[in-house]
Amino acid sequence: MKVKRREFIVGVSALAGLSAFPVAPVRAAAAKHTRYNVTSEQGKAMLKSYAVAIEKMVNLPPTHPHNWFRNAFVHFMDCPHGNWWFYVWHRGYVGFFEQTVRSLSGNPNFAFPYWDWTQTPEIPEGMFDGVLTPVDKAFQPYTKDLDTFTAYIKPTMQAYWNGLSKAQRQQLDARGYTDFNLLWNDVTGYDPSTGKIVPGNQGFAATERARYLSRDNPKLDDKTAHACSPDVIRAGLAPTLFHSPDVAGSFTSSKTPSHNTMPGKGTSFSVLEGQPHNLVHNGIGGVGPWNPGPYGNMTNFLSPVDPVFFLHHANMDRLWSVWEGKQRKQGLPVLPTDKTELDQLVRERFLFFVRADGTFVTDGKAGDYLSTDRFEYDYAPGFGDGEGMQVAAATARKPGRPVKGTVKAGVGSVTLAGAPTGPVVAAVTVPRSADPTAAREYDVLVNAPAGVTEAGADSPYYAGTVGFFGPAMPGMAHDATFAVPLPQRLQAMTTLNQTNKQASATLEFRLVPAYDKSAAAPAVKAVSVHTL
Ligand SMILES: [Cu+2]
Repeated sequence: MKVKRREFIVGVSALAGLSAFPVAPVRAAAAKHTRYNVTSEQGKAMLKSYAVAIEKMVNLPPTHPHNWFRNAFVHFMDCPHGNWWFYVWHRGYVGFFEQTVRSLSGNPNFAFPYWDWTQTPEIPEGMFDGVLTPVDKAFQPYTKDLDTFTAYIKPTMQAYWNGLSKAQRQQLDARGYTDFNLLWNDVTGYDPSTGKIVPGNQGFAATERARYLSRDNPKLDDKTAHACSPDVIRAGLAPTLFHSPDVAGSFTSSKTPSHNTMPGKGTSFSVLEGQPHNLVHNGIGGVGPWNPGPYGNMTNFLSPVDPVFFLHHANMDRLWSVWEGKQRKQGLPVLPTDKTELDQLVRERFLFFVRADGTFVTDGKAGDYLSTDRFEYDYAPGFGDGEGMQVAAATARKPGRPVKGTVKAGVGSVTLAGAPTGPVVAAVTVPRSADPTAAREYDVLVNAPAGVTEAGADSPYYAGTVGFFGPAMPGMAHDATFAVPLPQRLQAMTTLNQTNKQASATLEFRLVPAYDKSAAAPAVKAVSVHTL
């Protein structure tokens, strides 16, 4: 077996004296487990073990912490999105779950295969077999319809809730779950302010509608595939800082008061989280074709009910690893270098994970999961690895400062001078409507003529799609900022590339609903552009 070598790194507790390189390479050794590409022979073999474990978990009683749906509720109650704990929390979540699968499958070598959607922009073939799809009949006894699911698991969840610690309850308060019924509303989509069900907010998905993409229709739609395309991923790997308030130049999303701060509260999405991560979730769940919902599991926070969730997140985690490799090659830090900032990052408490022996991790913190060594795995090479030198060359230059734009009548404009010298990334601030039934995805158009109200992924005016992942909070309007790499085929980029040093070009940004053409086009709230 070919095992990739990697650097073992020291835990964060030993780093007090190191500021320039918060995580320094110490020695080289092979990781115990390898996460393979799901299209490889090894990756396909892993799916067989994964299926064995899923089948067992689906049939465990709901009182068991390893019950398949209970496992998804850990994400539902605790997942961070739109903030800088996104990667580290999901590493802990996937890592413990991987150990559970290893134990339940009886395969001591099990490690999650990753789905590299850049190389393979469709659901991996094996993920339509048996329990590897949530539409399988094995799920039917539990997810046939909402009443069945409620009768099956709600009493257990209520009992679990009643036993939570004060610290856990405080974290749930921060998510807006001040009592159990408010949490359960995001399972059913019930909006207490109107007394109605908002189908798009329903975390539950009935078996037959649990996943939109199917064996006959496995491909990511063109706009989601664009979000996974090489140039977008390169732009997502280009930032040289773990976190920057300028989201276009930040590897992670916004720094929020806690990991439970919900997306939309003035949060920002980095390229990799806002683009491939969010759009793959939404595309698999049927945002667009299944508007206005209910959607498949992947669209809302019970997304881990769909087994493909863990392959998707293994790839996000892999890209974090790739980014760290790129940083080290350039002698750049992989974490915040400011001690106060680093403390704030690593001390955040994660109180909901479950170990492979079924016990709860009630004393964890973000700092426990910064390294892949915590779970003894490594990645077989995928997209981004071979790009190391290219990315390095692109970022060895000092990135420019973001150029702030102005907004008039809902249109943002930014004037850039000269041909860009690296990936050009816009930060576009989008309002999330107070109306919970409003669209959750918008297309960003650049320099589109006035009459243009829609554009395909190959249009010279299409910059990208911005999408919220997870339910809207009833009655609350929020702005969120998305980092959107500007594709080379944009007419505006062609113009810019042709300008000489003295010349300048103005980019005008507009939003249009991605699917429902009759819906109102929201106003751009702010825009800036950063050449990395
Ligand atoms: Cu996710």
